[in-house]
Amino acid sequence: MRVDILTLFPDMFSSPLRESILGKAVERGLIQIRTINIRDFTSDKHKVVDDTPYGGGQGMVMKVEPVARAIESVKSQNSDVWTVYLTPQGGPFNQDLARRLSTHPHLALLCGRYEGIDDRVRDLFVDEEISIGDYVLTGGELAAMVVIDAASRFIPGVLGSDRSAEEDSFFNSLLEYPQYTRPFEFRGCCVPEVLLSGNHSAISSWRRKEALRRTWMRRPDLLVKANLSEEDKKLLEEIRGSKDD
Ligand code: 4FV
Repeated sequence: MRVDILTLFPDMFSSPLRESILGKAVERGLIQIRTINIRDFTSDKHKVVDDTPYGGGQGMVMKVEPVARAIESVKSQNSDVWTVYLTPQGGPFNQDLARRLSTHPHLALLCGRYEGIDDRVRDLFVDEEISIGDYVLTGGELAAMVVIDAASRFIPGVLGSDRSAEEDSFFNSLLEYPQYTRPFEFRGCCVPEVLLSGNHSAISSWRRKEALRRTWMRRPDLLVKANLSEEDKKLLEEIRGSKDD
């Protein structure tokens, strides 16, 4: 997966993409990440990238020309690039979207600043708008990092040979079951016995039940779109039943 990041702050990406799993994935060439400074595509000596909004109002707006030239510089190298604009007005980012983005060989992530980018950029160049959440950031850079991190986990080899992102939380849209490791007892809190039983079918039904319980308690909205088996529905009845006594 190749990712071109269009930003006014390329240095923001240096360390997050150098550490840990993502850093190793870049080293191993599983993902190629390049930052493109939009300011390099200004044509005036003061390298101006923003201006006051037409119609008045607070703040500044990113000018269309530098952004357009920056995007065209990427498209001139590969016209199949899929251009994503990170914005609160975008569609909600989630695991399914992360998986779909990971199937694009070449992504361009456009990071806004100030009040946003001149809307003509959307019409002329943007294939998809994505929001990482209903809150306002100072810039799209952190959102771009979130998207790169979540999508990269679907690239074969990024999570290591035996791991695949297919088993994670939100896999068939349930929250993950509780995890434990040594020590068995900590300050009087013990690990559920079943996990030390070696009885794999008991362990997996315990995990399934806890994933259902946690999802029912915390994210009942996810249960609605989960494809639950008859076994799951029986477990949920037990959970609902146990809740009432
Ligand atoms: C954002 C979000 C976000 C809006 C104004 C950048 C900021 C500033 N991006 N998901 N939430 N962007 O808040 O993606 O230009």
